[in-house]
Amino acid sequence: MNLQRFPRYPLTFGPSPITPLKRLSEHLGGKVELYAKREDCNSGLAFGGNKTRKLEYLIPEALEQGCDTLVSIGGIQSNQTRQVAAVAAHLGMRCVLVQEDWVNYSDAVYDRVGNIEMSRIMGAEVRLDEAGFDIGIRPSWEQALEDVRKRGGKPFPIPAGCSEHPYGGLGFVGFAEEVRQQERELGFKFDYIVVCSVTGSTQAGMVVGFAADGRARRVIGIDASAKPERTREQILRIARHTAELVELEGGIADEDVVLDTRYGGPEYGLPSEGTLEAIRLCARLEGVLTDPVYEGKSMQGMIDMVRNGEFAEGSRVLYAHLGGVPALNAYSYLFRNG
Ligand code: 5PA
Repeated sequence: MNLQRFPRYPLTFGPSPITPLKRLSEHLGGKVELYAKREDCNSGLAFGGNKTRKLEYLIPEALEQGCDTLVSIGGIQSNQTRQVAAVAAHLGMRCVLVQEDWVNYSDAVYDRVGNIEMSRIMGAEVRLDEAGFDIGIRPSWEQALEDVRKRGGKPFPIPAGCSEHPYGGLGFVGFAEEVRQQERELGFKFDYIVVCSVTGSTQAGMVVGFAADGRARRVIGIDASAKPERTREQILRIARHTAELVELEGGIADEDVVLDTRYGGPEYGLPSEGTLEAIRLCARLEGVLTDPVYEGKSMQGMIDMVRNGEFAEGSRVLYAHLGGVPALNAYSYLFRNG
């Protein structure tokens, strides 16, 4: 495998820490050891997260092409767009963000607080659009690119979740390399890696990265899109493309993409009672926060699988905490009583 041939522009602090979730593991019976890899605090740029790691492999291309405006897209509380806004500010570029109506939720200040508030503070041009949830390429986004060109700028398009960008999967190939290095220091290997999936390039990168040591199927994706067929297809497609880029020996089989569809409901962006319970449990036992859109759902999945005995006794499970906590502010009504 050859990731080194791709230039990387550093935006993160370096390897993100791995911390044990000791009290949560004990609470769940102590038969499975849970750990978290903290992508949620991987950078000093507006709290970072999984997109910041992905952007490290996209930004060299933007710089090489002489682009002056980063253009991206997401829901109103998108974490992607907030991270793109931060990176643009950091690099002295302009930023245009299309923020669509992806979620059927309307806390009074949903479009004022959290991610979107931070993007506005960082100087991004935020365009609200009424289109609903879709992880593909949108006309509103094409329009934003065209508008930048019309006013003499040079846009660099960054699709939803960085996923449709040809280099979108590379960052999380690097994640797997980093975990292997950390495993050498820890003196053990993880049996499973749990990761939340929506636009797919996070899991796709991990599948490729862990395929290098035979662990592709140990990457357990938890769907949070509530449209899992589309997400699964996208993960597989990106994984195959990324595998070619890094010259992975052996390629990627259909079965290498494991996507659990039990926790994505009731809808994208809306938590179930079980999601809320998982968010509170991890917060109260560990002081680790997760959000109702993404990480709360993968936390719920991991907790549920431990409770059901789906991980063999003695397993070590690594929860990839991908960020997303700023969106908690937009769901204040759900947590008004804690
Ligand atoms: C997101 C995505 P992928 O999109 O790579 O599958 O990652 C899912 C994911 N956790 C998991 C957090 C905190 C995320 O933000 N967020 C999107 C966004 O617009 O923020 C791309 C959907």
